[in-house]
Amino acid sequence: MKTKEGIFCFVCPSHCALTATFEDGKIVKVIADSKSGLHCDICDSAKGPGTIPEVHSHGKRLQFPMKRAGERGRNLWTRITWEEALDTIAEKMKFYSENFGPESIAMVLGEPKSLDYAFAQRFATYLGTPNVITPGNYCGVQTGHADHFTFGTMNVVSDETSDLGCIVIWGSNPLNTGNCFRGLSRDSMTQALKKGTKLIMMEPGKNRYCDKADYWLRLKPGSDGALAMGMAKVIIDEELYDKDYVAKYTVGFDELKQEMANFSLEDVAAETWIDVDTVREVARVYATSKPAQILWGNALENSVAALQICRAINMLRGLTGNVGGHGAEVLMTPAKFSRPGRFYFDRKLPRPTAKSIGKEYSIAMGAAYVPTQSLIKTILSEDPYPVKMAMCHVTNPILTYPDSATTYEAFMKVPFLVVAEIFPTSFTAIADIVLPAALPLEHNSIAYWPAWLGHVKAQPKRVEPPGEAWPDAKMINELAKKMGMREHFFEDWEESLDIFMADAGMTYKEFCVQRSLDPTKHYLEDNPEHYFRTPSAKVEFYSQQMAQLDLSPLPTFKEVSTPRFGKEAFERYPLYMTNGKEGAYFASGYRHIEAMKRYKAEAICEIHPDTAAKYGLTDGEMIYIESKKGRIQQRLKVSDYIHPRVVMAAFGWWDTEAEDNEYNWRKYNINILTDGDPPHDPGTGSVQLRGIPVRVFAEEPQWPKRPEEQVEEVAKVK
Ligand SMILES: Nc1nc2c(c(=O)[nH]1)N[C@H]1C(S)=C(S)[C@@H](COP(=O)(O)OP(=O)(O)OC[C@H]3O[C@@H](n4cnc5c(=O)[nH]c(N)nc54)[C@H](O)[C@@H]3O)O[C@H]1N2
Ligand SMILES: Nc1nc2c(c(=O)[nH]1)N[C@H]1C(S)=C(S)[C@@H](COP(=O)(O)OP(=O)(O)OC[C@H]3O[C@@H](n4cnc5c(=O)[nH]c(N)nc54)[C@H](O)[C@@H]3O)O[C@H]1N2
Ligand code: SF4
Ligand SMILES: [Mo]
Repeated sequence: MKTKEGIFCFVCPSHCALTATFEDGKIVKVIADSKSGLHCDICDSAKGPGTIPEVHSHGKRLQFPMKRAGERGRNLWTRITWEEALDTIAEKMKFYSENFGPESIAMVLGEPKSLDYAFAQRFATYLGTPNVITPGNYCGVQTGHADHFTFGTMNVVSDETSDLGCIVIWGSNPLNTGNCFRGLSRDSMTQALKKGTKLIMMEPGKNRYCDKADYWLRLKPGSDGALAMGMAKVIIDEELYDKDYVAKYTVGFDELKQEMANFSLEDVAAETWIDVDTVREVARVYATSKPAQILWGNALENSVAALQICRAINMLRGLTGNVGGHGAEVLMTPAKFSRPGRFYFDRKLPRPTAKSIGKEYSIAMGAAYVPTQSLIKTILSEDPYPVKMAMCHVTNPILTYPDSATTYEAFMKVPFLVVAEIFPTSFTAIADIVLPAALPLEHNSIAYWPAWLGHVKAQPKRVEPPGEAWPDAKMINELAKKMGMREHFFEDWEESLDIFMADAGMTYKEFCVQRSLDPTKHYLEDNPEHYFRTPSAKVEFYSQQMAQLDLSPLPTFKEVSTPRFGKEAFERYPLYMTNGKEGAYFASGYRHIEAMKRYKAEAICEIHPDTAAKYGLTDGEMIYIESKKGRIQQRLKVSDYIHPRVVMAAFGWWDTEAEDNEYNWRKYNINILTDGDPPHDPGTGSVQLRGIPVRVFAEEPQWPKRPEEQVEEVAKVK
């Protein structure tokens, strides 16, 4: 018998409302739920509806705990029981903890899928390790903290409206990735554009909004901060700022104005590739078309000045008074439920950050994460101590950390590696123990991520997990019991579900009936004295809090435009590589899904026709992309909208069929080309993933190697 029920998508954090058809205990079809009135902005690739039916019953899903039965990377396994898996992990963990300190154990996490992240953070607290590694160094933290320092909260969202003077889409591809980081719905955008709202795109590649844009600025990858400072200069010089708002609700205007004397619009043009007149024009349009919203995204977060780049963009919002008013960006209070932060920590047991890897990154320490590249460096150098064991959930560092070859080398060196996954990947291939994970809908769960959008959604169990797969939260809870931490955990992990819902005044069961809790938006006019949650209760152009953390209190042109790679790097590698996320897949995951493989089967990179001609490349062929770190292959799509100096590469590609070769993580993976070397973004530890110097060619080059490469090879042979 077929039945239909409402579910929420779990493939990306937008958690669209969907209608699932069930038959014989399986999800057989998923479509958009346009009737419930719940948020449902399905991405262009419909990757939720496409992925969900297949992923629950896919033949390649991991089903049983396994231990390694051959050399690392050979993919040879013995099935074991959960009892044996947990006993082995607990025994190793106790041994390393007693002999090398709990800090020798790293908890390596990805973006939360369900309660995995909350349980893993709690586990770290009671184990006593400060070393929780997350993608925070390039995701969510830089935009979030720029808001925190400027407006006093990370909870800044779009006021949902189509009556907008201007929309700026900045480093975000909302139709591809689910939404921008401000959450304005697709419906509002469509309506607004129909009504004539001005659209400005800050986009070196192309997405579906570009053709509708009034201005499409194909800026140099990574130069967003310089562009924002240029726009701020125009707005200040031409007195286009909201004088009343600036006087009443901001601090630090004079300092910001002074900074504008330190650079010219010609400097901005040279840095961004956008001519002076265009910078002037978009600044005028943004400042004078009210209300205006800047829908920003992840492309701004992946650079060595990421926090200041995001702060520079916040200067624009503050100068034009576009935070707090109706139709603008507004502050909100997240839906009432027991915030996971309280679940992670115990006041009596503060994180021992003095012992943490990456302790030099103040914001990372405050946000309870270790930057990914700091973990890799510490594993390899053993400075200040060796990392003996890693427990990894919902992540594939070999594809997603900068410098994949070094990342691989580091994880190969960790004496005991546990990877919880849903599918075999290049990361499970090098694990000592692999644990099969149950997805949302295969267990009772709560979707609360991304925290800055403030929604909470019930994700009750609807189908059985494959084989013996467990929710990550259960794995961690059962391990905690084996580790003697029972008093801080649960007899049955599901007892935690009611704890999370306690502040909402309901049980988990009641929440499943209600399904969704929404944030409350606030307007400046209702609370003008205390609207902003900064120490001054105003928009802080100048942030004393940042100064106290040894960060520039004001974004400076110099800081946002000091390139990670100097001119000399581009002599040998003249092109700028960047990327957006793939439409059909979430980061490096879900690559087994046939429905999505039909949507996009290959890693495709885009290059301008003139550039292709210059390097003898033909549309449709596999080409090489090389940086100082290595060389990969992707299929070429010649695209005339790409700037001639940009390579728009594809992210997260590996080969699900290459079982004997660690799933071919070296071949197409753009993080072979990136590096995790210093400098990093002070505070957050972000690395440069945008604007990587590369060159391209049709065939594997035969030219003689540089002397230093020859020396390296001789050393390797020895
Ligand atoms: N389909 C899909 N959805 C996803 C994900 C996924 O992998 N696939 N990942 C999820 C995650 S983890 C995140 S963080 C979000 C991110 O989602 P978004 O915020 O949309 O970020 P990206 O897709 O990385 O990049 C957005 C756009 O920035 C452009 N871009 C590249 N370099 C630059 C630059 O230097 N400056 C500017 N201004 N633009 C640039 C790209 O061409 C792209 O169109 O999406 C989430 N949703
Ligand atoms: N060059 C470059 N590098 C980037 C980016 C970029 O744009 N360019 N983007 C960066 C960003 S923003 C991010 S967030 C990171 C993302 O990087 P990661 O955090 O490593 O994310 P994924 O690649 O999605 O890996 C998640 C893995 O978890 C598995 N999985 C899915 N659901 C579950 C579950 O419920 N339990 C368990 N145990 N496993 C599950 C999936 O199969 C997948 O293999 O990459 C970053 N790296
Ligand atoms: S993957 Fe697509 S359908 Fe699923 S939540 Fe994200 S945007 Fe919505
Ligand atoms: Mo991300």
